[in-house]
Amino acid sequence: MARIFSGIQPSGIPTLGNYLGAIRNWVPLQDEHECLWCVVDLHAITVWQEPAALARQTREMAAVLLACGIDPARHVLFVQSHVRAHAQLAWIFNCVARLGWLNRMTQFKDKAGKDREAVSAGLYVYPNLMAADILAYHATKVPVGDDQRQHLELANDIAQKFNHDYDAAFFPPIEPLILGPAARVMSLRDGTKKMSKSDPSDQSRINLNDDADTIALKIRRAKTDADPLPSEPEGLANRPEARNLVGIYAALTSTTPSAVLAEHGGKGFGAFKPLLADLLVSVLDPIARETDRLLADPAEIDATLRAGAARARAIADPIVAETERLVGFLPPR
Ligand code: AQP
Repeated sequence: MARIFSGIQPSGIPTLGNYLGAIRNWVPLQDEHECLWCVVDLHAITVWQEPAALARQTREMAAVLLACGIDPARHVLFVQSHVRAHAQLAWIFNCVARLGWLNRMTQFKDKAGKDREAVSAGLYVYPNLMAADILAYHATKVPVGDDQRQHLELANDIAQKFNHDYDAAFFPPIEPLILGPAARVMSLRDGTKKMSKSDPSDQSRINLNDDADTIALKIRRAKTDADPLPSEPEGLANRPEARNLVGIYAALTSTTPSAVLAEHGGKGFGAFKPLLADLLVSVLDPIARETDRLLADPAEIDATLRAGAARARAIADPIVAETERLVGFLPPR
């Protein structure tokens, strides 16, 4: 069974985007792979996080993953900072990766924006930590969206350079696991921007713990244009907000935008939005209820995460110890 690693940042309440683009697709992978699911708090602090909020969000993220069907009995669910191997290996990879490689990372350029001098050094070396996350477990498959492909190529470059420099066939190649047509969910306020849990506007996103009234209100207020829905996807060109709502509807019903438009073409948003809101509530309400139930017993969630970290350490520690031996570090004992 191939080993999978995937992570999600506890940088806010997970959104519909995280659900349709990642979490929902992780669940069936558990039938055919050995999976490590990680709440990546070390990655989250590459941008400022309020300390009290970070701890709360870390537990909430774990609760949402469990509510969505991540199975901690068969697989490993844990918090990144609970397993020191990630930071230890990331330091070694900081010394393997070349500045020129990092300079090419488009996500850094996007996230840093114009004010590059002011962002953290952590944001810059983020891809080296991501390589460590995967390679600390010799994981060979990583479910990713298209935006993460470049980081995986960099992880492979790091693995190859390490193997070459230290003359060892130690780190395996990593394959991206691209999961069908990517559901890229966009902001409800701006159809050209991705929906993000850290967007300053709560109206831009559906949070996985929003109640039915909040979901209905957010969808009612979602930016749209005045035209009715077209009957063919071609009619969505230059209508990013309309395309986004149709895409969400299609993803939630596991169908295509063409099929949605074949059924709903000609309707105005006044008629389409309530249907979309009802659909969202029917999918998300059971997740929100289960998340609340789990969060009522935080000690139980923490125990699950502690057990997960112990299992993760049992895999990663020997791999990092061997990496350190190859590098030439004097063994600590
Ligand atoms: N809008 C989205 N549509 C589809 N997939 C998405 N993902 C995130 N947003 C969307 C996918 O969710 C997984 C986990 O993402 P992450 O938390 O590690 O970081 P992110 O991609 O930066 O997500 P956010 O919500 O935008 O977080 P912040 O606001 O903290 O930057 C990934 O597989 C991602 O593709």
